[in-house]
Amino acid sequence: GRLYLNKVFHMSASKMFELLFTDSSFTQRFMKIRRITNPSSTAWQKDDSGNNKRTLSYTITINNPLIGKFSTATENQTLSKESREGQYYQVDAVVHTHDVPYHDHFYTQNRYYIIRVSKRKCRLRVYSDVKYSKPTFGLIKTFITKNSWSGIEDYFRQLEAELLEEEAEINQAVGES
Ligand code: YK8
Repeated sequence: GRLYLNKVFHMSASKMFELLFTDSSFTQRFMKIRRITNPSSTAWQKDDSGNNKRTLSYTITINNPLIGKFSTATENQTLSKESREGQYYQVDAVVHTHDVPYHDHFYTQNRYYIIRVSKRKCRLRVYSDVKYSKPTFGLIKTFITKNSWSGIEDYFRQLEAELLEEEAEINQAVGES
């Protein structure tokens, strides 16, 4: 996968997990900014292998004149059993966009790592990969790959910016240390 975000934030690892992977007001605000609508989510639930899973669905707004303006999407998140509360979290997120051209050919796999640095610092790393579920060649593959990378890059650039805003608010409330 490609590394899209790798940054130390001045907040605890558990705070970062809460912001990104629970129904937080941060997530609600970020979705509004990205014009992601109709969100719904299952609760985190342990499966047979000991990992925690949840499924999100939502409608994304697309800024690409070649494609329709909206697509429904499903995101399956797995919180690895290797995760340790407050220390280390690993979440795999598989995103399917259902209403874009060639939607049955590809999906996106995002891997989030949240790593404790100190009591009030954590590192967030996000890797992303475009995966093919059908043999896909030539122009179509180029088309899908290019459009995916640019969309993903834009998304994580904005996520970083919004997390920095959130970080500033959190630390204002707590006081610098
Ligand atoms: C998640 C990857 C590809 C997709 C899109 C598809 C173009 C189709 C190519 C045609 C629209 C929130 C993206 C960017 C939609 C948004 C997805 C998001 C950002 C021309 C053949 C949605 C993270 C995420 C992962 C994958 C992104 C899609 O939390 O280009």
